[in-house]
Amino acid sequence: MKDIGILGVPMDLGQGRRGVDMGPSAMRYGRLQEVLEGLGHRVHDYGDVRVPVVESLRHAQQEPGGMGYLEAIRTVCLDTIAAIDQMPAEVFPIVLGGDHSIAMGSVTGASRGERIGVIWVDAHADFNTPETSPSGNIHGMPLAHLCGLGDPRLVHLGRPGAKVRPEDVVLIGIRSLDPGEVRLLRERGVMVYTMKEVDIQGIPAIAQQVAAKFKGFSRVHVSLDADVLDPEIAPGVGTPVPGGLTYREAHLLMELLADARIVTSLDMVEVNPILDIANRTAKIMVELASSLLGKKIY
Ligand code: 6HN
Ligand code: MN
Ligand code: MN
Ligand code: MN
Repeated sequence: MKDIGILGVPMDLGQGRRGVDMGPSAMRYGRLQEVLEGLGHRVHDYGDVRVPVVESLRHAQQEPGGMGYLEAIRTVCLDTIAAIDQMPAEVFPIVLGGDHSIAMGSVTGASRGERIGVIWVDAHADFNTPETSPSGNIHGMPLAHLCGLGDPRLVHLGRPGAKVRPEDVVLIGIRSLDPGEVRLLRERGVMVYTMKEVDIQGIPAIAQQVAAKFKGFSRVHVSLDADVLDPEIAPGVGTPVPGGLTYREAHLLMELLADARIVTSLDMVEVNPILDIANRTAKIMVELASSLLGKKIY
């Protein structure tokens, strides 16, 4: 039995498509709390972090490269850290996005100032800096900033310096990288399991390597981007890429991570109900959370 804290961060400033701010509602509507309580956990919903509506920021000075919402994103991430700090230290936080830029807050908060391992489950690496980003969208940059690369205003968020060591990061499900990300990931020695590796090695071998890597870590965070799933089963995402995880591959990964008993916090991000079909994507995310949090069928 765990104490679980749900926190919504209805952020849509990290990318251009509207609707991802409704992700927290969609996953709550998908009965996240009830499902986790059904597994025997104690669940408290801490509500949402306040995110300014994009229309209210139109006056925000647009910086070159689409970084105009940087200050607003920074503030939301700081509030996310503060909200996680309000949770007792033994609570397992589940942070609902919102776009993936929220992870700069959630991972920092979940680390509680300690060394933290990060399992980034995503079609993308989100390892751009403002210099390498082709889009200027900050949701393509959070992992680089957590690792200390990029704009100092985001790197030093909350407390000075990098929050995660690149060697403590594992990427799974990757199938879309920008050239600058490839260079940075190689340079920093990040462990990357592309979809090719998923196909060749299979989820069991990958999960075993990940469990071995993070054995002995007191904090391990899973950042689950809905677009890691194949768009055929999870259409409600803003940046779909074909060839993603199947329903069973995603569940098996969560089940094996649950068996390994290493994970201490979770994000579920990039669910866009406007692009979804009958809340299908949010429902799959809720089911995946339940697999990660110990659902057993036998
Ligand atoms: N996500 N690499 C692309 C970019 O714009 O930097 C896509 C990023 C997608 C981010 O899905 O969280
Ligand atoms: Mn992402
Ligand atoms: Mn993604
Ligand atoms: Mn496959």
